[in-house]
Amino acid sequence: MNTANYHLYLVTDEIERCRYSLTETVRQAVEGGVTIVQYRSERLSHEEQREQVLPLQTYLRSVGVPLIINDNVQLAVEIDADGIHIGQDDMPVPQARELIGPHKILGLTVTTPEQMAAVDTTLVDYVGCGPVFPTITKDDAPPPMGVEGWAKLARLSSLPVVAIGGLNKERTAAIRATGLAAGVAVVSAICAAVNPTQAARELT
Ligand code: TZP
Repeated sequence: MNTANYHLYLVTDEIERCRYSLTETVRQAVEGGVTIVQYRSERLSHEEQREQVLPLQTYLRSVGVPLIINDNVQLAVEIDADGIHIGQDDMPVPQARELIGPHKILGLTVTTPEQMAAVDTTLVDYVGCGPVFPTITKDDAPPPMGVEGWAKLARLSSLPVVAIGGLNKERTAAIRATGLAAGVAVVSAICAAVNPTQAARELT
């Protein structure tokens, strides 16, 4: 298994919803304690994503923070990213693992006990579970599961579990208090913040 520090996991938003450039947002957030970053764009073309993520990768390499690519396995391979995060409807896990190789981080979204039971723990490194709370960031997100529902799902996992969806300072504290989270993942709580460093600090 590939290990990483998932404690404060920043998933990037589309640039028009960030207050600063992508790299500047992430730079400020890393200063505040972000330990891992996922590049996520639902609307840019492959080429546009590549252009946007390269400066971000250069920065993250300089500070030793891993870069995960959402969905776009091809892009992750092309730029030699540190890992990939896929959903249940994306490329099948065995194929994604085959493409990225054994040493990269592979994260999988899990939203039900059935999906959790089906996780191949020899191929997946961590699971992302949510949304815990309502979110405006992901259009097709399933209904929120709440902290109790999240904890129930997390208890079924033998892999590190990352919570996501509508998390802010208070809600993050509630998730961490369960003792079941390897980390919490946020988009808007950091990307839309006036002060991403301060926002990140409050989530650590
Ligand atoms: N997956 C489940 S919820 C979500 C993703 C990518 C979006 C979370 O965004 P926010 O702004 O932290 O609620």
